[in-house]
Amino acid sequence: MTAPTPIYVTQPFLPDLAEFQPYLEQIWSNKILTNGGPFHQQLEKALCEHLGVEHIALFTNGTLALVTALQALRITGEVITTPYSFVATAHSLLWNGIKPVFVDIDPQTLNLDPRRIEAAITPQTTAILPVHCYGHPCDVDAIQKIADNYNLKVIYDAAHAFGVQTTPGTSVLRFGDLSVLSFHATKVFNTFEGGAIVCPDAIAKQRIDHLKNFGFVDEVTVVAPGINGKMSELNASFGLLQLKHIDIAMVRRAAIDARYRAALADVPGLRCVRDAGQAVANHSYFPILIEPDFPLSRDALYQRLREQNIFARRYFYPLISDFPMYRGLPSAAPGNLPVASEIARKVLCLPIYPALSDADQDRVVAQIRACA
Ligand code: T4K
Repeated sequence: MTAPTPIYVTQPFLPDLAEFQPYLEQIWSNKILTNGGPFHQQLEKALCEHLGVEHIALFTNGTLALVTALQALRITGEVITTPYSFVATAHSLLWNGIKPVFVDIDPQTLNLDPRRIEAAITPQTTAILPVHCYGHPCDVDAIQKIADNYNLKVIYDAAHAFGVQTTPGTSVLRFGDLSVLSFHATKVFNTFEGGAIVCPDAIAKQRIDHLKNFGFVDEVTVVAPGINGKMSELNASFGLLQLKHIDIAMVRRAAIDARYRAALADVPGLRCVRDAGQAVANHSYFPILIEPDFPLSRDALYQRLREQNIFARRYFYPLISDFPMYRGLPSAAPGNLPVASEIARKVLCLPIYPALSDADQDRVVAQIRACA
């Protein structure tokens, strides 16, 4: 018997190859490959319009954008962040010589719990680095209030939050001092590799633009120890093409999300994570929680699906705070992070991407139901 075709947790949306050809021809003809070329400029403008934000600085990837965002605001000392994220969130702090202080998550939204932030603030705290996990917005108002009271900066890791709106017409990227996007292949909007910093004012954008270009202002002036974080013309042109298809891709994601919820609603011991009540969602992930009354453990279900060539993923297990470079920190103790520890043991992200067919989704559902 032949193995069923693999179904991965995600698959990048790729337009017809022929649609990319004209972009390549333009690059070949003008020979501008990078360093803020025409596609780079066009994509920054197009993304500002699409997302409803003032300024965007494109980057080679989301991680370098995070590292640079912290540099741009001159963040030092200690930063409060979530253990329930991709490891790049905390790594960006270590790359800046900053000490992460982990705070537990809210059991409903799975985002940094604002009720627990104040207790973790010390005289060394300079900023808060929350994540809009799965594209579900943080409690941005509560976080801003704390930041204002203690004079802290807020940098959102918005790697999952492309296109999300908290209220109609208000992008989630408009909150905090800076927001960082990822355009990695696995994200709802991808440029193969890529990322961006969203900033509220032109001065911040200018500083970030200098920082991502070695600190150069002109041929002979270097104003900061910058890095090379520039997005290439190849990536930027692909982003422009992706933008043409993003609305259709989002509609398809919403339909898949709704189908999962309907098909799994009555499965005992399985809970679909609800969104955070945002006006516009992006359905970037489909996390479910495997509760003790499900007949299989989360890991047994994960394994059973793998045997059927269905590659669901345990985002985010292990917790960042459990990795060797973090687990010695006092704030990384599991006793300090009971909610995150529990969710990391229960979570499984099911396949969701625009090209997932109904038949393949039915295969995922049938395999889960067969275990229930
Ligand atoms: N902050 C947060 C909250 C993040 O989630 C991330 C990245 C970052 C910051 C950093 O942003 P970047 O520097 O990456 O721009 C993936 C991604 O590599 C990572 O970007 C992402 N978060 C994370 C949540 O997921 P892996 O190790 O799970 O990727 P991988 O290679 O196992 O891919 C998952 C599945 O996707 C594969 O099984 C098949 C499919 N796939 C993947 C790639 C790369 C494709 O079909 N084509 C592809 O090209 O980390």
